[in-house]
Amino acid sequence: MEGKKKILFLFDVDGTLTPSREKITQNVREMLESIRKKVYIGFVGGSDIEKQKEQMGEDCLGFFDFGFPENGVSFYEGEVLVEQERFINVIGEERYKEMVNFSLEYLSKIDIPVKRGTFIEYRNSMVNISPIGRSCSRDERKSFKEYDVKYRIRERMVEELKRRFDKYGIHFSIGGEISIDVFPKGWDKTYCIRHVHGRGIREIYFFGDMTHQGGNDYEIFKDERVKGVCVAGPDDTVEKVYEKIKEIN
Ligand code: M1P
Repeated sequence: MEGKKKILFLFDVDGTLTPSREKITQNVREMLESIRKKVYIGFVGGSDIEKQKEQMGEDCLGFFDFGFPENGVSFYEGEVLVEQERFINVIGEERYKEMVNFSLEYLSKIDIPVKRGTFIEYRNSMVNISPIGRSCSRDERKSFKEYDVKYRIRERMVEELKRRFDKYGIHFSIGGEISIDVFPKGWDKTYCIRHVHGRGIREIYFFGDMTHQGGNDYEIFKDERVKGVCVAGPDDTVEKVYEKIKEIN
Protein backbone atom coordinates (compact mmCIF):
# COMPACT_ATOMS: atom_id res chain seq x y z
CA MET A 1 0.00 0.00 0.00
CA GLU A 2 3.04 2.27 0.15
CA GLY A 3 3.29 5.27 -2.18
CA LYS A 4 -0.40 5.27 -2.99
CA LYS A 5 -3.14 7.28 -1.36
CA LYS A 6 -5.54 5.14 0.66
CA ILE A 7 -8.32 6.12 -1.68
CA LEU A 8 -10.36 3.79 -3.85
CA PHE A 9 -11.70 4.90 -7.21
CA LEU A 10 -14.56 2.49 -7.78
CA PHE A 11 -16.21 2.18 -11.18
CA ASP A 12 -19.47 0.82 -12.44
CA VAL A 13 -18.86 -1.14 -15.68
CA ASP A 14 -21.65 -0.76 -18.27
CA GLY A 15 -22.16 2.84 -19.31
CA THR A 16 -19.25 4.00 -17.14
CA LEU A 17 -16.06 2.14 -18.12
CA THR A 18 -17.53 0.64 -21.29
CA PRO A 19 -20.54 1.32 -23.46
CA SER A 20 -23.33 -1.08 -22.40
CA ARG A 21 -22.20 -4.70 -23.03
CA GLU A 22 -19.35 -3.49 -25.24
CA LYS A 23 -15.58 -3.49 -24.92
CA ILE A 24 -13.41 -1.06 -23.00
CA THR A 25 -11.52 1.48 -25.14
CA GLN A 26 -7.77 2.11 -25.07
CA ASN A 27 -8.46 5.59 -23.74
CA VAL A 28 -10.22 4.24 -20.63
CA ARG A 29 -7.52 1.54 -20.10
CA GLU A 30 -4.82 4.18 -20.22
CA MET A 31 -6.68 6.36 -17.74
CA LEU A 32 -6.98 3.40 -15.32
CA GLU A 33 -3.33 2.52 -15.73
CA SER A 34 -2.24 6.05 -15.01
CA ILE A 35 -4.40 6.64 -11.92
CA ARG A 36 -3.52 3.25 -10.42
CA LYS A 37 -0.10 4.69 -9.60
CA LYS A 38 -1.83 7.18 -7.30
CA VAL A 39 -4.98 5.51 -5.96
CA TYR A 40 -6.53 2.05 -5.67
CA ILE A 41 -8.96 1.08 -8.39
CA GLY A 42 -11.90 -1.31 -8.44
CA PHE A 43 -14.88 -2.19 -10.59
CA VAL A 44 -18.38 -3.14 -9.51
CA GLY A 45 -21.05 -4.39 -11.92
CA GLY A 46 -24.13 -6.54 -12.01
CA SER A 47 -22.74 -8.98 -14.55
CA ASP A 48 -20.67 -12.04 -13.67
CA ILE A 49 -16.91 -12.15 -14.11
CA GLU A 50 -17.07 -13.97 -17.46
CA LYS A 51 -19.07 -11.15 -19.04
CA GLN A 52 -16.85 -8.53 -17.45
CA LYS A 53 -13.78 -10.26 -18.91
CA GLU A 54 -15.41 -10.15 -22.35
CA GLN A 55 -15.82 -6.40 -21.95
CA MET A 56 -12.72 -5.35 -20.06
CA GLY A 57 -10.26 -8.02 -21.20
CA GLU A 58 -9.18 -11.44 -19.92
CA ASP A 59 -6.61 -9.75 -17.69
CA CYS A 60 -9.10 -7.39 -16.03
CA LEU A 61 -8.82 -8.90 -12.56
CA GLY A 62 -5.06 -8.28 -12.47
CA PHE A 63 -5.60 -4.84 -13.88
CA PHE A 64 -7.65 -3.69 -10.87
CA ASP A 65 -6.88 -3.85 -7.16
CA PHE A 66 -10.44 -4.99 -6.38
CA GLY A 67 -13.01 -6.72 -8.57
CA PHE A 68 -16.66 -6.88 -7.57
CA PRO A 69 -18.61 -8.86 -10.16
CA GLU A 70 -22.29 -9.40 -9.39
CA ASN A 71 -22.30 -6.25 -7.22
CA GLY A 72 -19.51 -7.61 -5.02
CA VAL A 73 -21.36 -10.74 -4.03
CA SER A 74 -18.28 -12.27 -5.67
CA PHE A 75 -15.20 -10.50 -4.38
CA TYR A 76 -11.74 -10.62 -5.99
CA GLU A 77 -8.58 -9.06 -4.64
CA GLY A 78 -6.49 -8.92 -7.77
CA GLU A 79 -6.96 -12.36 -9.33
CA VAL A 80 -7.83 -14.14 -6.11
CA LEU A 81 -11.46 -14.99 -5.39
CA VAL A 82 -11.84 -14.08 -1.72
CA GLU A 83 -15.59 -14.53 -1.15
CA GLN A 84 -18.76 -15.56 -2.98
CA GLU A 85 -22.35 -15.68 -1.72
CA ARG A 86 -25.32 -17.28 -3.51
CA PHE A 87 -28.77 -15.85 -4.23
CA ILE A 88 -30.65 -19.12 -3.81
CA ASN A 89 -29.22 -19.75 -0.31
CA VAL A 90 -30.80 -16.54 0.87
CA ILE A 91 -34.12 -16.53 -1.00
CA GLY A 92 -34.85 -20.27 -0.91
CA GLU A 93 -36.23 -22.49 -3.69
CA GLU A 94 -39.93 -21.98 -2.96
CA ARG A 95 -39.89 -18.19 -3.00
CA TYR A 96 -37.61 -18.15 -6.00
CA LYS A 97 -39.95 -20.48 -7.90
CA GLU A 98 -42.94 -18.29 -7.05
CA MET A 99 -41.15 -15.21 -8.38
CA VAL A 100 -40.04 -17.00 -11.58
CA ASN A 101 -43.53 -18.35 -12.24
CA PHE A 102 -45.07 -14.93 -11.74
CA SER A 103 -42.49 -13.27 -14.00
CA LEU A 104 -42.95 -15.79 -16.81
CA GLU A 105 -46.70 -15.29 -16.68
CA TYR A 106 -46.29 -11.49 -16.64
CA LEU A 107 -43.86 -11.58 -19.59
CA SER A 108 -46.21 -13.81 -21.57
CA LYS A 109 -48.90 -11.14 -21.29
CA ILE A 110 -46.97 -8.07 -22.37
CA ASP A 111 -47.05 -7.15 -26.00
CA ILE A 112 -43.77 -5.74 -27.29
CA PRO A 113 -42.61 -5.63 -30.94
CA VAL A 114 -39.92 -8.33 -30.60
CA LYS A 115 -39.33 -11.23 -28.21
CA ARG A 116 -36.25 -13.44 -28.32
CA GLY A 117 -34.85 -15.94 -25.81
CA THR A 118 -33.41 -16.21 -22.28
CA PHE A 119 -36.05 -14.15 -20.56
CA ILE A 120 -34.77 -15.14 -17.13
CA GLU A 121 -31.06 -15.65 -16.47
CA TYR A 122 -30.07 -17.30 -13.22
CA ARG A 123 -26.72 -16.14 -11.79
CA ASN A 124 -24.87 -16.87 -8.54
CA SER A 125 -25.83 -13.66 -6.89
CA MET A 126 -28.89 -12.49 -8.79
CA VAL A 127 -31.52 -13.21 -11.36
CA ASN A 128 -31.83 -11.09 -14.48
CA ILE A 129 -35.23 -10.72 -16.17
CA SER A 130 -35.47 -9.38 -19.69
CA PRO A 131 -38.79 -8.72 -21.49
CA ILE A 132 -37.15 -8.95 -24.93
CA GLY A 133 -34.80 -11.77 -23.89
CA ARG A 134 -31.04 -11.67 -23.39
CA SER A 135 -30.31 -13.37 -26.72
CA CYS A 136 -31.55 -10.40 -28.77
CA SER A 137 -29.20 -8.80 -31.31
CA ARG A 138 -27.48 -5.46 -30.82
CA ASP A 139 -30.02 -3.69 -33.05
CA GLU A 140 -32.94 -5.35 -31.27
CA ARG A 141 -31.43 -4.29 -27.94
CA LYS A 142 -31.23 -0.70 -29.15
CA SER A 143 -34.84 -0.71 -30.39
CA PHE A 144 -36.09 -2.21 -27.14
CA LYS A 145 -34.26 0.43 -25.13
CA GLU A 146 -36.04 3.19 -27.06
CA TYR A 147 -39.39 1.40 -26.84
CA ASP A 148 -38.92 0.94 -23.10
CA VAL A 149 -38.27 4.64 -22.53
CA LYS A 150 -41.52 5.41 -24.30
CA TYR A 151 -43.76 2.66 -22.86
CA ARG A 152 -42.07 2.09 -19.45
CA ILE A 153 -42.16 -1.71 -19.87
CA ARG A 154 -39.49 -2.42 -17.25
CA GLU A 155 -40.59 0.33 -14.87
CA ARG A 156 -44.12 -1.08 -14.77
CA MET A 157 -42.89 -4.63 -14.32
CA VAL A 158 -40.64 -3.54 -11.45
CA GLU A 159 -43.61 -1.80 -9.76
CA GLU A 160 -45.63 -5.01 -9.99
CA LEU A 161 -42.78 -7.24 -8.82
CA LYS A 162 -42.15 -4.95 -5.86
CA ARG A 163 -45.82 -5.02 -4.91
CA ARG A 164 -45.80 -8.82 -4.79
CA PHE A 165 -42.36 -9.77 -3.56
CA ASP A 166 -41.24 -6.97 -1.29
CA LYS A 167 -42.47 -9.10 1.62
CA TYR A 168 -39.75 -11.67 0.80
CA GLY A 169 -36.97 -9.08 1.01
CA ILE A 170 -36.32 -9.21 -2.72
CA HIS A 171 -35.05 -6.09 -4.47
CA PHE A 172 -35.79 -5.23 -8.11
CA SER A 173 -33.95 -2.59 -10.12
CA ILE A 174 -33.59 -1.53 -13.72
CA GLY A 175 -30.08 -2.60 -14.75
CA GLY A 176 -28.73 -1.75 -18.16
CA GLU A 177 -30.74 -1.47 -21.35
CA ILE A 178 -32.99 -4.51 -21.63
CA SER A 179 -33.35 -6.07 -18.21
CA ILE A 180 -34.27 -5.99 -14.55
CA ASP A 181 -31.87 -7.16 -11.83
CA VAL A 182 -33.31 -9.17 -8.96
CA PHE A 183 -31.46 -9.85 -5.71
CA PRO A 184 -31.91 -9.94 -1.94
CA LYS A 185 -32.32 -6.47 -0.39
CA GLY A 186 -28.93 -5.02 0.45
CA TRP A 187 -27.24 -6.88 -2.43
CA ASP A 188 -27.12 -3.76 -4.57
CA LYS A 189 -23.71 -2.20 -5.26
CA THR A 190 -23.35 -1.08 -1.62
CA TYR A 191 -22.70 -4.78 -0.87
CA CYS A 192 -19.13 -4.42 -2.09
CA ILE A 193 -18.22 -1.72 0.45
CA ARG A 194 -17.91 -4.26 3.29
CA HIS A 195 -14.99 -5.91 1.49
CA VAL A 196 -12.73 -2.87 1.38
CA HIS A 197 -13.16 -2.00 5.02
CA GLY A 198 -10.25 -3.40 6.93
CA ARG A 199 -8.04 -3.15 3.87
CA GLY A 200 -6.73 0.30 4.72
CA ILE A 201 -8.95 2.25 2.34
CA ARG A 202 -10.06 5.57 3.88
CA GLU A 203 -12.11 7.13 1.11
CA ILE A 204 -14.16 5.76 -1.77
CA TYR A 205 -15.10 7.67 -4.91
CA PHE A 206 -17.75 5.92 -6.97
CA PHE A 207 -18.31 6.67 -10.66
CA GLY A 208 -21.58 5.52 -12.23
CA ASP A 209 -24.10 6.42 -14.93
CA MET A 210 -27.34 4.94 -13.51
CA THR A 211 -27.43 7.11 -10.40
CA HIS A 212 -31.07 8.21 -10.62
CA GLN A 213 -33.69 6.66 -8.33
CA GLY A 214 -34.50 3.15 -9.60
CA GLY A 215 -31.17 2.94 -11.47
CA ASN A 216 -28.72 0.28 -10.34
CA ASP A 217 -26.08 2.80 -9.20
CA TYR A 218 -28.53 4.76 -7.05
CA GLU A 219 -27.93 3.09 -3.68
CA ILE A 220 -24.14 3.26 -3.75
CA PHE A 221 -24.19 6.77 -5.24
CA LYS A 222 -26.26 7.97 -2.26
CA ASP A 223 -24.38 5.95 0.36
CA GLU A 224 -22.74 8.18 2.97
CA ARG A 225 -19.56 6.06 2.99
CA VAL A 226 -19.00 6.97 -0.65
CA LYS A 227 -18.44 10.13 -2.67
CA GLY A 228 -20.63 9.67 -5.73
CA VAL A 229 -19.81 11.02 -9.18
CA CYS A 230 -22.44 10.79 -11.92
CA VAL A 231 -21.08 10.24 -15.45
CA ALA A 232 -22.64 10.25 -18.91
CA GLY A 233 -20.54 7.49 -20.51
CA PRO A 234 -16.90 6.33 -20.71
CA ASP A 235 -15.49 9.57 -22.19
CA ASP A 236 -17.13 11.59 -19.44
CA THR A 237 -15.74 9.12 -16.87
CA VAL A 238 -12.20 9.78 -18.10
CA GLU A 239 -12.73 13.52 -17.85
CA LYS A 240 -14.28 13.42 -14.37
CA VAL A 241 -11.65 11.01 -13.03
CA TYR A 242 -8.83 13.34 -14.06
CA GLU A 243 -10.68 16.27 -12.44
CA LYS A 244 -10.97 14.33 -9.17
CA ILE A 245 -7.34 13.23 -9.29
CA LYS A 246 -6.30 16.88 -9.61
CA GLU A 247 -8.55 17.81 -6.64
CA ILE A 248 -7.12 15.17 -4.30
CA ASN A 249 -3.47 15.70 -5.28
O1 M1P B 1 -24.08 -3.62 -15.65
C1 M1P B 1 -25.34 -3.13 -15.98
C2 M1P B 1 -26.28 -4.24 -16.39
O2 M1P B 1 -25.79 -4.85 -17.58
C3 M1P B 1 -26.64 -5.80 -18.12
O3 M1P B 1 -27.87 -5.17 -18.42
P1 M1P B 1 -28.57 -5.12 -19.87
O4 M1P B 1 -28.25 -6.41 -20.55
O5 M1P B 1 -30.01 -4.92 -19.55
O6 M1P B 1 -27.99 -3.94 -20.60
C4 M1P B 1 -26.93 -6.91 -17.15
O7 M1P B 1 -25.79 -7.70 -17.00
C5 M1P B 1 -27.38 -6.36 -15.81
O8 M1P B 1 -27.43 -7.39 -14.85
C6 M1P B 1 -26.44 -5.30 -15.32
O9 M1P B 1 -26.94 -4.73 -14.15
